[in-house]
Amino acid sequence: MKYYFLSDAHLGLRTVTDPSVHQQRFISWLDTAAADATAIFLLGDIFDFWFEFPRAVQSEYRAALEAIARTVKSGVEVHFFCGNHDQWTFGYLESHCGVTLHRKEFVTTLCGKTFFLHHGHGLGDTPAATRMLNALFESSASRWLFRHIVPPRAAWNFGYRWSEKNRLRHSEDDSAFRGENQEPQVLFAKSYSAAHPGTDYIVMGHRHIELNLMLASGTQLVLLGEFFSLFTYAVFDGNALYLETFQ
Ligand SMILES: [Mn+2]
Repeated sequence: MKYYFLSDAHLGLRTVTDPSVHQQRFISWLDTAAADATAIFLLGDIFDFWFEFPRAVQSEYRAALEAIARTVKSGVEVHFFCGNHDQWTFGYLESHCGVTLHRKEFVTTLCGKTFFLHHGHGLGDTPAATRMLNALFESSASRWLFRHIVPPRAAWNFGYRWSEKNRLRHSEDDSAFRGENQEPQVLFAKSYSAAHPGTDYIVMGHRHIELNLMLASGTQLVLLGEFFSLFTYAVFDGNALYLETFQ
């Protein structure tokens, strides 16, 4: 009985050398995990930019979408968490791929252990500019405008550029662990686990660093790294939760 956790593949990322090789690597991981997984948790930002139109989805993701659908058909539960890059989904992933979609945190029990799962964005103190942008993207009026007025390819190109700029702006100061008291996700995990005793594991992505930290509360916090240069993920085998690198 194994559970797999992966986040931040950022498929479609324009800075990788070959996006189709990148996507194929994600599919290989999925196939490998599916061989002995009870469930697979895709913890957000699997796509570098995902925006669903009523009659169009991004064709560049077809292979990955088919692989996810195949995994579900084989009997493995796939949970898809919306990250800050792929929250604009409106039913396609559930209806065509068969995933269970989570827009917020999901608290679940696996082999008798309590897990708090979340992509990891918007916790603690988010910069005001990011909050404003998220609010704009999340408002139903702007979603409607985007979906009905803007041509799909133009919208997607805008999205990839937005994502790239975002990354270039944050990559330097974001690359190294800033210490427990400077990391919003660690601060969040500390206060959450204090308020929710009995939480065994908190697993998140978003930060693009690997972290495996035992908190004073007894909760184990795992940050998943990413799957475009580190190729890290986590496994829970019923006894322990540990980080792995996909070869
Ligand atoms: Mn993210």
